[in-house]
Amino acid sequence: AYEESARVQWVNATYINHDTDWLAARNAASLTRLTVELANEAARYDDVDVAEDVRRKLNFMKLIITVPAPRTPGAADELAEISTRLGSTYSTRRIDLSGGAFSPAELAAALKRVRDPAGNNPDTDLSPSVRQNETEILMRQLRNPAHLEEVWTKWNDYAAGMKNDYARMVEIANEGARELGYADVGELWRSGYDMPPQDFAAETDRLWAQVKPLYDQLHCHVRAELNEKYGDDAVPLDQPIRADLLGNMWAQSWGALGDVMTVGEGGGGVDVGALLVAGGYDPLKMVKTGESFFSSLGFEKLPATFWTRSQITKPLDREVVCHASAWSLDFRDDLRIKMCTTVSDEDFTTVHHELGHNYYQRAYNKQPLLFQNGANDGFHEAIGDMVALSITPEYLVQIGLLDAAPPASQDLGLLMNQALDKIAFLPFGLLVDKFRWQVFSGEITPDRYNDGWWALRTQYQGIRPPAPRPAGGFDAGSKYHVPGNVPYTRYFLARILQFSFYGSKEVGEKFNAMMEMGASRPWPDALEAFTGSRQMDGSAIVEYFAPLMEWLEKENAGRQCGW
Ligand code: X8Z
Ligand code: ZN
Repeated sequence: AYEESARVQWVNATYINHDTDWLAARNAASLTRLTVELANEAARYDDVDVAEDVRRKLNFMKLIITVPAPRTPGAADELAEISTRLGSTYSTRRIDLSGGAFSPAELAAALKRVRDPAGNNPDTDLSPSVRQNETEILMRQLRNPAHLEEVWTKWNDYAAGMKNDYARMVEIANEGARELGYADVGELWRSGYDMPPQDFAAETDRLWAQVKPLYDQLHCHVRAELNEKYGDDAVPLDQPIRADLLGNMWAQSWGALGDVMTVGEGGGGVDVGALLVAGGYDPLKMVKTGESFFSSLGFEKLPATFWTRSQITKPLDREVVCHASAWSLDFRDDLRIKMCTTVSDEDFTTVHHELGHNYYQRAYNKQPLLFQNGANDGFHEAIGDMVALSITPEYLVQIGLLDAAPPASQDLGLLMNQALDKIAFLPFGLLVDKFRWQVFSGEITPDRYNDGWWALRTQYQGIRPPAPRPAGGFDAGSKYHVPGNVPYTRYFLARILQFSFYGSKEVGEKFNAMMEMGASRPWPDALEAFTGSRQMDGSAIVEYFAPLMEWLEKENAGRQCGW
C-alpha cells in the first residue's frame, strides 16, 4: 500500500492536474483509512507490557501518520481532498506583478533575469504572472524595497485563500489524533523523539537558548548594514527588521545578502553561484557533482533509475510541485529527487541536502518497514546538510571551479556567509511549529492566525511585515510546509545536529553504521554510535562560529541591539 501510494503521489507532484489531484486524494484517503485502522489497533496495546522493539513498532504505527483522520465515515475522504487541494493550490497559483510598484521595464528586466539567467533566449516569456518558485528567486535577487514589498505582499496575501481549508483540516486531524490517545496533532508530532512530548518542547527551548546569543549578534549587525544600504525609513535601528529585505520570502535564511554584508578587507567569501555559472554547470552536472561527493565518502553510486526517473529541472509543459524533496518509492532502490533546480548557490546546497535523504533511505532499506526512517526526523534533514558543509573553497579548487583557495584573511567572510544561512535560520526553524502547536491546541484560533504568526515572527526572528497585515489573513500559509503539512522542528534540530555530525565525520564507517540503524533504536543510541554523545547540543555550532561571534561582538559594540 505504501509503495502504491508513493507512486501515485509522485505522479501527482510531477504532473498536477484535475485527474492526478483526484487520484492522489482518493489514494491518500484509502491509505489514511488503512493506517488509522492499524494505529487504533496498535493503541489498544498502549498499556500492555511488550518487548522494547515491539513497543517501538507499535508506537511508529501511530506516529507514522502526520495528519490522522478519525474513523467517522467520510472523514478520511474530506481530509484527503482538503490536503490535496492545499498542496496543489500552493504550487500552482500565480501572482500578478503588473500594475503595482514595478514599471513595465523594471518588471521585464526582473523576469528576464529569473527566466533566462544565462541571457541567451530572446523569446523568454515575460508574462507578469509569476509562479511560486519564481517568487522565491525574485526575493533573492531584487534590491529595491518597493519591488520587494510588492512581491512579498502579493505572495502573503494570496495564502489567505487557503485559510478555510487549513482550519477545517486542523479540526479533522485533531479529532483523529484524539482517537489515537493524543491531546491534539501537535502532541502527536512532539511524540516522535523518544521522550515525553512536553520534555521535547522544553528540549527545543533549551537548544534555542544555547544559540540565541549568536543570532542576536548577527541580527544586530545585519540590521546595521541594511540600515546603511536602505536608510532609516526602511530600516530603523530600534525596530524589528522588515521581513522582505532579507533576501528570502520568509526571511528564513539570509545567504542572498552576501553582497550586502562585507567582512573585513577580504570582502565577502566565495560566490558559489557565480562560479557554477562561469564553470558552465547545468543542473544535471550539479547533481552528478553531489553524487561524487558522496562517493568520496564511501557511498555506492546512485542506481541508474535515479537518473531516468528523477525530476531534476522544472518540466516546461506542466504544473509540478517545485519545492525540493527526495523519495524512495519502493523502500529499496527506487530513489529519486524532485527539484526545479536552477544553477545557483542555494540549489547546489539543496542538491546535497536531498541526496542526503536518498543515501539515508538506502542505508536503512534492510530494516523492517516501520524502522525505515531517520533516528529522528532531524537526523534525516541533517545528513545532506552536514555533507554540504564541506563545500569549502578547497573543495571547489579540487573540482576545478576555483583556481585557488582564498587567503586566510577571508575566513571570516566565509564564516559570515555560512552564518547568514545557518544561524539566521534557527528562530524560523523553531517558530513554524510553535505556531502550529498553538493552532492545533486551539490557543491560536483561525481569526487570530495572522496575529499569532506575527507575534512569534517578531519575538523569535526580530522581524516585522513591511506594512500592517490584514487580521483575517493567513501569512503562515505562504510557507510550503504549512499547507503541505510537513512538520518543521526537524529543520531546527538538523541545524543543531549537522555541526555535531560534522565534527566527527572522519569516522566514515560510524557514519554509515548510524545511517543503517534507521529508526530501530532510540535516537540517543544512534547519536552516540556516531558522535559519542547522547544529547543534542548547541555547543558544536557555537564553537564553529566562535571566531565570527568574537568579530560580531566587537563590531556591534556601541550599537543598540535587540528589538
Ligand atoms: O524543505 C526543505 C527541503 C526539503 S526536505 C528542501 N528545507 C527547509 C525549507 O526549505 O524551508 C531545507 C531547509 C529548510
Ligand atoms: Zn529535507
